[in-house]
Amino acid sequence: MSPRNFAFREIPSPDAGLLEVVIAGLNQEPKRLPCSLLYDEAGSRLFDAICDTDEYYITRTEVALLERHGPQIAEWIGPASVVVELGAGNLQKARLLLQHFPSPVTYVPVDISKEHLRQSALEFAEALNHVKVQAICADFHQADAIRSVLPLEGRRVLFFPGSTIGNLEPDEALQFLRQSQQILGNKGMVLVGVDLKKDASILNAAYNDAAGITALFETNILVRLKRELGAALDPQSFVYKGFYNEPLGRVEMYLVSLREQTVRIGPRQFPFKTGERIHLENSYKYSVSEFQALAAKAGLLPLDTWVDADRLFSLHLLECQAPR
Ligand code: AVJ
Repeated sequence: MSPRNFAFREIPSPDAGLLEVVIAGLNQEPKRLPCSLLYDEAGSRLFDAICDTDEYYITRTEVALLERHGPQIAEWIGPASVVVELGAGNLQKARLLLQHFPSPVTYVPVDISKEHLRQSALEFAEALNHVKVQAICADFHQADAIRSVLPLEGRRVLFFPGSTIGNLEPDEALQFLRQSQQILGNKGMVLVGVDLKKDASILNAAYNDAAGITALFETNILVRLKRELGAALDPQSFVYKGFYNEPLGRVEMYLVSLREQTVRIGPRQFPFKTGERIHLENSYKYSVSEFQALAAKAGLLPLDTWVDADRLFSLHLLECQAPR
């Protein structure tokens, strides 16, 4: 039995299927696969495990910022709001935030990992019964479809924590911030977590945890291709490599082929040389002023910015400049 304050919807993705996406990516030079494919059920759980490693400072730092400044954020946003979270994951951060919000408040977590989302959203609705939870299983780029299912009343706030925005190229991030305002409307706000530029040694450790969970998370994409597409490949014949590319201000994540081999998916063949890579992720890092400049270009002005004492992570509250 679902609690009264809980609803779940699925917006079917108009995007190409898994097979088409994988073929298109592996036909590119250099080969690549979209990082959204990392988050199947196993991948979502492995990502949660990364967040618990000592080296991955991002989650605990952002959580501490939300705990510390939650009441102030709630005050900025005001009552009767609609909080939309894109790429919601395990909803832990929204819990920290929304516990400070007065009733009534609507929370709309959006995520592509269906059962993981359903389970976390249910637990959320049971734990915070003053919040109306309306979960949507969808790709977070489907702004139109998401907007069409939102309640009409109340200030809309887009919550985009975890530095997920770092996965986008800066010009894509700009596009995304522009488009997000279509969801928001008049007086809308964006609360976004952004990982800061910092010493390479801290970043390299964060993306190469000693327990090897990051490597498992990235390699899981191959396990998924085997299982869901019947791909003929040995996941053990690839190793994970992740490092900070300082000039480009981003951590780059790859799978590297340990030998010359051919990966087969149905009738298709993808030859690999020894050392040839599949590019899986970029994770861009921004200084506070770099990110504020990007947001301003998208028409979003800073209301407030919070940074931890070690200057590891930033939380930006932005407001739509002009009513749309
Ligand atoms: C979910 C994109 C924020 O870039 O830190 C972490 C993904 N990959 N470790 C990040 C990730 C490997 C993560 N984001």
